[in-house]
Amino acid sequence: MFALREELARQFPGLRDEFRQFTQRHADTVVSEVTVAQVVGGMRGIRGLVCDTSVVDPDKGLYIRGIPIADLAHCLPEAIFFLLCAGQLPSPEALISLQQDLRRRAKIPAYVWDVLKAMPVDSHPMTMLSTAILVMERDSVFRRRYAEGMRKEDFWEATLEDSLQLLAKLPGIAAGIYRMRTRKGAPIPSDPSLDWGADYAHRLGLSDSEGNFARLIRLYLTLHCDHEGGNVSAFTCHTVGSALSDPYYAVSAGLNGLAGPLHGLANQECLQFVLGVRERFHGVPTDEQLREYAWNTLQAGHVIPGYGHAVLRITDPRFVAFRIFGEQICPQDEIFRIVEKIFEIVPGVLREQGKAKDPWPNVDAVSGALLYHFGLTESDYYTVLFGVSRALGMCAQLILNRALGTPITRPKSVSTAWLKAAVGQTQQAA
Ligand code: AMX
Repeated sequence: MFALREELARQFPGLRDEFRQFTQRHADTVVSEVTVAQVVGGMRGIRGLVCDTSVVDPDKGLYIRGIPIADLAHCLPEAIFFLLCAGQLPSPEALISLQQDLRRRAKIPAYVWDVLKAMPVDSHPMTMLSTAILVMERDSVFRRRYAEGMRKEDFWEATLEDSLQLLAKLPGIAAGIYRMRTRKGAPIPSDPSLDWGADYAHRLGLSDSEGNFARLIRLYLTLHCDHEGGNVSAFTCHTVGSALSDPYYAVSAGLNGLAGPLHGLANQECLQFVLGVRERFHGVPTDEQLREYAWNTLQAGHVIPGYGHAVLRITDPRFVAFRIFGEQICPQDEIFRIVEKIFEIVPGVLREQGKAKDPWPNVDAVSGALLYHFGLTESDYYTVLFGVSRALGMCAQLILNRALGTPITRPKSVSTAWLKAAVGQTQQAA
């Protein structure tokens, strides 16, 4: 099998022609209707966007290029990037070539550290990550080549180039942010003998005598890689990219969306919730204690972090994959046991309350507990890990969109007055 660039160069021209012909042939076919609830409710469920990297089935969970995420949990995250872009897992040779490519590009420009050091000491790690990416935009190949008059057919290649540069540097930057924010010392140099995820674990600098922390980081990076195109971070990245802003602009913007408490920041809030339970009950609570605690949380007007989902209606398979890891590695860990207890009790409480459409845990309900077990206790860092992983999906989506020639995003907004008038006309007609 070919290396990534050659594989994409082989696939994309045919894909682009096929996509163009399909859209020309079926341009006027109606595939979705829009209700008032969707217009005012975050466009939920409107089919208005193509994303081929992954699909979220409400009743089955995440599929990456047609493969259930549970079947990919053992894969290296860089192999997943290949899969996201090319629709197939890499051969051993193609994987090695991608890993070598990433290693070659891993050196982080000194100005990135200068900018990060100049930021206020209480800057959130996500602000630092997004800033570091944005500041590297000066090196964008896409922007330079676009200014030179690059052909539209070559957009994907410049996007791939920027994406590889960005992805190669992200673990080192993210690990450096961790060490700066937690005062653990200078950035740790890359170990070129390690894969992308294990090198990230190594550069965080936490002890890992048995290699299980590296396993966890790889698993984390694989499980969070992508979640369709309509979630806040992916859609933001897509929209910014659709203006032909380069991947540095687009991924940085996507990460700013990921930093929100209803999206990627939930993992930080989940761990805080679990620690709150431990502090309140001095350990693992009884069923009755936890039930009351959950009700009190809801009655105080708070959400239970880690539960519910905009699309899923089942226990998130990514939660299941992490839970299997926890059961193997740290079944007696107190925090992990509290997570298990929450899983037993909270869905029942949410069902009884009857508001949340999905009472089941999402991926964030457990990931923090596992990181905590290995000494990564600073929960405000967790979204950075999520962001490093999600950059794989965001970049892959950008590359595919540039290959297909996806136009600028521009949905039509309407005024409330227009909406009221439209409803009136529909009622008169009925
Ligand atoms: N606890 C309490 N109430 C919840 C809830 C939860 N875990 N999940 C949903 N609800 C409430 C909503 O707040 C909403 O209440 P409202 O009508 O008073 O506004 C009602 O149930 C209906 O919401 P929904 O349609 O089921 O969910 P949604 O699509 O609007 O939001 C999500 C989805 C994830 C934001 C929501 O379930 C939530 O806030 N969960 C907790 C935060 C969380 O875990 N986020 C992580 C999401 C995954 C990710 O991006 N990492």
